[in-house]
Amino acid sequence: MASPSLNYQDRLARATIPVVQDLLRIMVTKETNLSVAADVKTKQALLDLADQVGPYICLLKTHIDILVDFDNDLVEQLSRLAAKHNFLIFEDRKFADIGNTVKMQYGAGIYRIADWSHFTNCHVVPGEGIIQGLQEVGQPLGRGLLLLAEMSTVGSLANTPTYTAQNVEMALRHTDFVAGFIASRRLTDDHDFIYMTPGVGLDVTGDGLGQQYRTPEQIITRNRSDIIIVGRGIYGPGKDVVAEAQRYRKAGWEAYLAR
Ligand code: BMP
Repeated sequence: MASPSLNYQDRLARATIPVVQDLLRIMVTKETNLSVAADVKTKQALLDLADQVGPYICLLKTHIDILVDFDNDLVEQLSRLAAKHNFLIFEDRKFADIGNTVKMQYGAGIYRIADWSHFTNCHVVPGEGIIQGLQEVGQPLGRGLLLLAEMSTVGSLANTPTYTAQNVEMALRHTDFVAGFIASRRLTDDHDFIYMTPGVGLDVTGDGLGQQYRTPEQIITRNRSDIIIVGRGIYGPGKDVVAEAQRYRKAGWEAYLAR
C-alpha cells in the first residue's frame, strides 16, 4: 500500500475483520473517533458514565477489574447501553502470559471478557503464542485484538524500535484477528490496521505518575492514529462530563478532517 487512504469510509469498504467494519461504521455514522477510558470503581458509576458519554463515542474502554462490585448484571446493562448509543466495548486487559493461560483468562474466570468485549489487547512479550491463544477464543466470537506496540508513559520499555517493529511483524502474520495497535502513531502502511492512542489531553501534559498527554491534533492529524482514548480529561475532578465529551469528540473529528 504505497499511499493509503486515511479516510474512515474508504477503510470501512476495505476492512476484512467484521468487528473492525462495525467500528468504522460507527465512527463514520456518529462522526466520532473518541473512545472514553472509563476508569471508575463502581458498577453504577460505570453505567452512568457510559450513558452520559455514549452519544459521543465510538468505543468505551473498560478496566473491568477496577470495579468493586462487578456482577453479570453489569455486563448485561453495559451491553444494553452499547446498543442504545451505538458504541463498541474494549476491555483493556493487557494480557501478557503464555497462550494456554491467556485462553483461560480471556474466556473464563469471573469476567468472561470474550463474551462481551468486542476488542481486547495484549503485550507480545511472551511471543506469538499469546496471539494464537487469544485468537482461538476470540475469533469464533467475532472479536478483535490490539497489540500494545507502544505505551504513553515516560520511560516505557515498549517504545524501543525493535520491540515496536516486532509487534508490527507479528500483527502482519495475524491479520484475520489482529485489528490494530495501541500506539501513538501509524506504524506501517503494509496493512490497514486501526490505531488507538491513550494519553490524550487538552488541558494538562501529565499526571505525576508517568502519564504523558498529547493533543488530538498531534495524535490524529500529525501522527495518523485513528482513535483518541481519553479518561480523566473527561471525568476528572470538577469536569462537566457531557461538555468535555462533546469537546473531545469535536477536537478529535476536526483533527481527522484536517489530515
Ligand atoms: P487517562 O486519560 O485518565 O490518563 O487514562 C488513560 C487510559 O489509557 C487508562 O485507562 C490507561 O490504563 C490506558 N493506557 C494508557 O494510559 N497508556 C498506555 O500506553 C496504554 C493504556 O491502555
